[in-house]
Amino acid sequence: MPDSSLSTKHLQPPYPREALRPRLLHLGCGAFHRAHQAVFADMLASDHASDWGYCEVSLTDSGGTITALKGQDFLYAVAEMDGNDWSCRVVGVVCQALSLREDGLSAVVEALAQPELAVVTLTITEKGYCHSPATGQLQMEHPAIRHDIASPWQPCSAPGVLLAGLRLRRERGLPGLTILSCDNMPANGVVTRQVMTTLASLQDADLAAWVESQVAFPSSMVDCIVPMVTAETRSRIRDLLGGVDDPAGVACEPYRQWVIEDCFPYGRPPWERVGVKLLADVQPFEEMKLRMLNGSHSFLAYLGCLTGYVHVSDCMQDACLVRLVHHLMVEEQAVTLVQCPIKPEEYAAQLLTRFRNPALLHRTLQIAMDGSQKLPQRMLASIRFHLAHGSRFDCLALGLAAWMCFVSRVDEQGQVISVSDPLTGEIGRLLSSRTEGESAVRALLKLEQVFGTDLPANTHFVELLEQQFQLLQQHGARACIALLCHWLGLTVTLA
Ligand code: CS2
Repeated sequence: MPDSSLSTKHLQPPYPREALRPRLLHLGCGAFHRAHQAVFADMLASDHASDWGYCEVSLTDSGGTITALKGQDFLYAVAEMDGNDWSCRVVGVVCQALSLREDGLSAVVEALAQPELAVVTLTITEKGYCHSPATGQLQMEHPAIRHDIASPWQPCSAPGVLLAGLRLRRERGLPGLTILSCDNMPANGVVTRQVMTTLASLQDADLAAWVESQVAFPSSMVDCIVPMVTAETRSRIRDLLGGVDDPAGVACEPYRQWVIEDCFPYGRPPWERVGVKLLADVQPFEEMKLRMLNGSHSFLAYLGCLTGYVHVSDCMQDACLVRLVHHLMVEEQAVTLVQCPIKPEEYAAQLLTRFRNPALLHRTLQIAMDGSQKLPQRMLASIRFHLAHGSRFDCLALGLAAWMCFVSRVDEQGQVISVSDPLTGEIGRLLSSRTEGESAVRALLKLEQVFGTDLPANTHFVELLEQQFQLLQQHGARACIALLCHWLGLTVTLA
């Protein structure tokens, strides 16, 4: 009989875990973090005797991960899936795990005030910053932010909780921290600094000045495709672990990239030893990845959801869609980049190979969520470039129109789409209170925190979008994909 516990001897990581110190804290202990930042720390511990351990914090713990970690000595498995070739490691760098719900706010705030803590990493998703995606500024009318301004000691937003920890550090005369955003936003460090200092200034001017001078906010680009864990992945991981079930286990692709702005006044793990790039400026990497990878992901997600393709790898079976997504990457996204650190054709080819990975089963619906928070950096920035340069952006327009159809909620099989987005309420209101003759496109363009004021005022943009939207509604996504391919003169070779 196999031992039913993950902490059984033969699965233990190959380093003395008692040497680890919680010098890192992570906020947002979701699947992505467990497959990415924590694995880099694990590689450092196993290959370079690093003592940088993690305190994991979850403000939502909806999947019960923190509870699971506590029950298995903070160990969990990461499987890498490449077709039929799966491998697995047991990560041992977690020293402590806290959930707001189970452990309470004061335990979380205390963890942030640990003297030896130096770096806080964040994966709280775009919406977790409570900012306007169009401007990068804190949304002062956001309900969680209004609450945190009124009750700084009982915060509920991620920036509010971080500030409560920083306030305690300051009161105790402890040094500041480095807060490293690992979410898919351009200049994510700048956004984090902006929301944190704005919120601090609304709570306490002295704290705001302390945060300004004592907290560093480098930016970073992260990359690893991590699909939601399903019952099948969990059972596959169980097999890899010789029969041990791991409710905190994750599975991801065998690819991981991290590019970090090297600004760590309180020290940092020697990440460069495990392949992380530490640079003075990460913007070229961020923009390349956000527009070429994430922009393509969103394009495939909305067209895929409308067409009925459940996974990204299913989209990759559609020769026309593959041609379009390649055109999008190279002709409509790469051309907007000030600098492309990898040759666009090369990067595009790598991405298509990664998207084809049949083991990933990365759901289009997973990528489609929170579109209002993702579109500005994935598509709208490039659209602005094309409008300013008078160049064509047909794929971007089709992708954006597909999002508009998607949030209008009925797919081509007549199924109601389940839309998960923080602006769902606002989207519904805009669509249902349309004035006589107002198109859905014009109604949705009123989302100022997504589109700003410039895009809705641009007639060429609005007309192109309306045209694509109508084509999608009349002929369906599959026909529009074929039509655009033909129209762009893209040759399609059947697989
Ligand atoms: C995806 C990303 O869900 C999404 O929006 O585009 O999670 C993507 O898989 C990662 O950024 C890849 O690094």
